Amino acid sequence: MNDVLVIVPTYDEAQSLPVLLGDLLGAVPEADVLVVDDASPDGTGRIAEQIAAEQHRVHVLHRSGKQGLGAAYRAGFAWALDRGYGVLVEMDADGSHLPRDLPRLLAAVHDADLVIGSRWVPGGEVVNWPWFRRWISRGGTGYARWALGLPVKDTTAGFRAMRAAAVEQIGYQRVASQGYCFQIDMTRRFVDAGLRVTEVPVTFVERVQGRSKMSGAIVREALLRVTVWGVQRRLGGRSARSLER
Ligand SMILES: Nc1nc2c(ncn2[C@@H]2O[C@H](COP(=O)(O)OP(=O)(O)O)[C@@H](O)[C@H]2O)c(=O)[nH]1
Ligand SMILES: [Mg+2]
Repeated sequence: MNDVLVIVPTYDEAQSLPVLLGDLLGAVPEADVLVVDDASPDGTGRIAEQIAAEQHRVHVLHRSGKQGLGAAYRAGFAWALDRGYGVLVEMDADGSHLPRDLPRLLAAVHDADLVIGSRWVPGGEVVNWPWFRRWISRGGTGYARWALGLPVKDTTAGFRAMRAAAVEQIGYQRVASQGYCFQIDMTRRFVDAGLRVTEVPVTFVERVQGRSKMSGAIVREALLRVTVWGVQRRLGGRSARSLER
């Protein structure tokens, strides 16, 4: 067993997943991989099993149906902590996060508890996004940074390396949010706990295969929750803090 576990949530990523796993195993020899599949109708879970049968570093966690990104990560974290992994990585299956950037995240997590693969720090980049996707992402990340006082440029990034002990410490089981808000929620918990948070620049490439699962509901959830947390934060006090958990 390696010390690093890369957790890859999947829903209908049959075309993308084999490419990602091939690149990932080659780029990061010191990591194991856990695919968390929500019973994808396109057979992603079966494909993951076939790869796991040949690659002892690949594992698969099957869930009964689509329950969202946050739920998939919570299950993946629990699986990893049960087995004693020291470093947990979050990574999308669709090719947007490049395995060649991962060694820099892993190097940075020696001196940090959360390393964010950031699009919006110098050297970071987004490839193939139309202006409105850029606008939504920059607007969303900026709003969360302002409302929650987060010292981070890319609050919604889904490419991250974290120390497992810190993931346990922040109470990851209580992160109820899905989608982008899951990432914002994780970030604010690391910051509130006084843990070490840092960003390294990455190149984010929009997917070529399959479909995004981003929806209006996911954006609305993020807006609503961030606004509520922001107001509670300004009101301050322990009662507000206990309300939000
Ligand atoms: N297990 C699981 N994975 C999901 C779910 N929703 C999205 N994903 C995966 O999360 C990653 C990011 O999702 P994606 O649709 O690319 O979001 P986008 O990059 O914001 O457009 C991909 O690997 C998806 O397959 C879900 O409900 N369950
Ligand atoms: Mg994507």
